[in-house]
Parts: sequence; structure tokens; C-alpha cells
Amino acid sequence: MEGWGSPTFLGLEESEDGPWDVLVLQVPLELSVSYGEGTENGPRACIEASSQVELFDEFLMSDLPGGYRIRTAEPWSSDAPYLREQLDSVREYLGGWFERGGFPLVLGGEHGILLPIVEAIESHELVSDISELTIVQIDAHADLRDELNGERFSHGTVIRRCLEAGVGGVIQIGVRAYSSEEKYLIESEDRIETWFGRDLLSVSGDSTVWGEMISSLSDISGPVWISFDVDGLDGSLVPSTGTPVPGGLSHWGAVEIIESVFSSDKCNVIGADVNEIVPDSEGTLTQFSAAMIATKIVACKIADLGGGKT
Ligand SMILES: [Mn+2]
Repeated sequence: MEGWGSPTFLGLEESEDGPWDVLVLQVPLELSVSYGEGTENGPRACIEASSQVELFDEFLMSDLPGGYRIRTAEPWSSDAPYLREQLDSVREYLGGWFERGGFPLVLGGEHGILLPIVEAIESHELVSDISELTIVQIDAHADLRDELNGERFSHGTVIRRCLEAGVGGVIQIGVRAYSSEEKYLIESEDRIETWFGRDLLSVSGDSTVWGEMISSLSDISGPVWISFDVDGLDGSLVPSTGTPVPGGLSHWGAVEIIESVFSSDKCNVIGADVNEIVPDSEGTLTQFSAAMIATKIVACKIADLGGGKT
């Protein structure tokens, strides 16, 4: 791990020696992306962009890292030729880090990385049974297909695979592009709660829906994993992600969701991923938007640990 010579999260100086409070884990997986390409370069681009994010956070009321220790780990890599072997390799990489403690922030890579994350969580000390786990999924898509272009382990199927793996519940926020098959599953599966983008964000919609969604987040109990697909943000904020979709969350909407989940007394956020990051060839907006979200998650975790507010 020493001397691999790559940029660190937020450009901070890091200690080589653990234990660390926050682990930044890069999983540049790209095998099944259906439209855009370039998620394999996403994690590193996000970390490079994070050096431009201000260290002061309004929720933490302090500069990051707020007296805590962040470690940007050596990225996952694998030469395995098949997707399922690559996912197994991701699971082993993450499992090794999860066992060491520290809050994992996983940067992807396509959304398919969530299944090996869930598989690795089964060995997490804070989760005795995967059925206790709630995933808070920010996404333009439902990701509930049974297969996408013949592939069962895809970014378009990953939430369905996680439910099959036994996850206790999924709260989807910002969904606005989905199939009739997915709509049927949303309506028939008790473990899925979906807050559609149109209901939350349409200007002629009922403005109380947003408040209802935010207050529902405080009802989650037990361990929570936040899975933030950057295409949940409005497409104008993430123009180079695989499938940018208009009509999505604003930056401040995303911030309110993240802060609300961390503010709840009943649940415990055990980790998060920010995925489908594809570097912008025209500029830096997509990776910077992702870096802002990743930084907000880290700031909330450090506030949760007792940092800041001095
Ligand atoms: Mn997704």
C-alpha cells in the first residue's frame, strides 16, 4: 500500500498506519455499462476533483477531517475475464477492508458493485443478519430488472439481486426512468419503498411529498447503507455519467437526504457508495458533483463520530 503515489481524498495528508476512521475505497468496475463508458476512470477522477472541494462543512461546523483519520486505500483491480468473477474479487477486496473497521466510502464504478458490497457486509461486525440492513438508494433508475441486455449482474438489475440476497428493505429516492416490470415489483414487493422523482420534484406536484420523504427517513431503524448513483442528481449536474436523466435531484436536495439519514437516532449508517461516476471530457462537473456528495457523506460520518461543532 505504501508509496502507490496517487492523490488522496480532499488532498489531505494521510497516515500510512491504521486504524482509520474513514476508508475511501475505489472500485473502478466497468463491464456492463449500457450507454456511457468510462466508469473505470470515475473513482480516481472523483478523488482528484475532491482536492477542489472546500474543507469547511456546514453540518460538521468544522474543517475536514475534523480531528479524525481518513485513508485513501489502494484501488481494487482484477484481471478476471468474467463479470461474476470480478464481482467476487470486489467482495474479497471490500471484505478485507470491512474487517478492519472504519467507515467505508466506496467510489465506483458501475452500480453493479452494490451486490458484492452487500455480500461483503454479511461479514460486517455491525450487521448480524443481512435482513436487518436497509439500503437508501438515490437513483434515476429503479435497478429492479431481472436482466439487462441478457446480463443478470448489471447496474440495471442490482437492487433486485440485493433483495434476492436477503436485504431487509430498500428506500428509493428520485426514480424517474423505469419499466413496467419494475413498476410491478415496486407495487408488489413490501421491502421496496419508492419516492418517484415526479412526485418529489415536479413543480405542479404536491410540495408536501418532499417533506414526507424526509420525515420517513427518520423512521428507518437498524443498519443503513447509502447507495448514491450519481444519475439520481439532475442530468445537468452529471452530464457524463452513463445515463444522465433530466428531472432529478438538486445538489441541496441530495444534501438534505444525506444529512437527514445521518441525523436519525434510530438508524446507524454503516457505509456508503457513490457510483456511476464518469469523468467529464468537457470539464470537471460530473466528478466534482460526485466529490461534493462523497465529501458530504464523510462530513456527516465525522459529525456522527463526535467531530466538529466545537
Ligand atoms: Mn443505479
